[in-house]
Amino acid sequence: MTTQAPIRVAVTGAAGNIGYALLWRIASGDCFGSNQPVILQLLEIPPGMQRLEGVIMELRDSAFPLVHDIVGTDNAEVAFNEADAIFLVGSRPRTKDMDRSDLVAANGPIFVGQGKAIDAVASRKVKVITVGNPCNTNALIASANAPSIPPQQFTAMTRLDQNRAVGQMAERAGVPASEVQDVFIWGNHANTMYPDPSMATVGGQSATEVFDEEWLQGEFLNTVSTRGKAIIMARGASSAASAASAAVDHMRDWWQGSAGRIVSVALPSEGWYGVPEGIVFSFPCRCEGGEVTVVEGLTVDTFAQAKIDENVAALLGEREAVSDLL
Ligand code: NAX
Repeated sequence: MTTQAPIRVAVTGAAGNIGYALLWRIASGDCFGSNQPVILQLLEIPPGMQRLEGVIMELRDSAFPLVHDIVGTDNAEVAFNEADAIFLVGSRPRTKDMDRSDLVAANGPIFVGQGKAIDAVASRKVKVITVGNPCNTNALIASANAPSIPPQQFTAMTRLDQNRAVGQMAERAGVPASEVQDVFIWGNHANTMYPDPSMATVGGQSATEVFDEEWLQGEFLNTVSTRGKAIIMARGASSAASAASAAVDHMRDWWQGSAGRIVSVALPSEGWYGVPEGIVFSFPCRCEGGEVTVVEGLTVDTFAQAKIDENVAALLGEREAVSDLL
């Protein structure tokens, strides 16, 4: 028997590929805890509503004890009503003929409307994770259109990049992923992101001692940064289960704490590490008591600094491209 009051969890793009993997993890208690009931508030666009109906039928057929109610809608204000946590997943996926600036232009307006709806009806303490790409800049757009909610409550997901980095280190060292700690991502969820090994440990030993620099700055970096493309080539479809799993990790740590571990969260910069204020940038963070705190004072070597600078330039460019939406 559960005793806690249910929380309201909104997921956009709920009938999509990531949604199909994400909803079952949320419903089972993996994200908010095994004693925390949830009301699922699922948003789709009209062409997705029939698929959403099917997803809701399957959720009901899974008979999760923690799911107290399920709402399916194409109205953002219904989906975000009093929401405590929001997963912004729905957006147009990038197609072969689109470059990154086309993607920014195609998806930006979605996050204007959703930001306004969050501002109007969500809980004032809502925690928002943006997954739909370009996720850093989409989080910025949503936040700018929700002026009554503190910007730090709008985050973007680089946890998949972190998990990919952990996976590569674990495979190389021949240890379970649980043995790899504190590798984190700087920057944008794009192939410029930088998985920083400087704080990482593998089986308790420093990753920079376990692996040589040539691998860390070469094959490791290259594999992590091009992993999304490699998945599409192999699977014929973009990462979905691993993206959903990373979204659960991100929100679970924010909600329940990261137990002292360093995790990657993209959030509006307050000038940390010289990153210009306002752009949504992935930093090393710790989570405790429902708050995300940037870990300050880490040593940034020349290689990492060049990567940070590259990501800053890219994100300033994206911000400029959507300035009319902010
Ligand atoms: P799908 O195309 O399978 O699903 C997207 C769903 O969103 C569709 O059902 C669509 O009807 C719905 N949708 C579109 N516009 C909407 C709107 N305005 N409101 C509500 N729903 C809307 O894509 P999927 O594989 O689920 O990926 C979703 C997004 O995640 C894409 O933008 C993708 O690029 C992004 N990703 C982000 C990752 C990250 O690490 N941050 C990794 C995985 C993924 O590539």
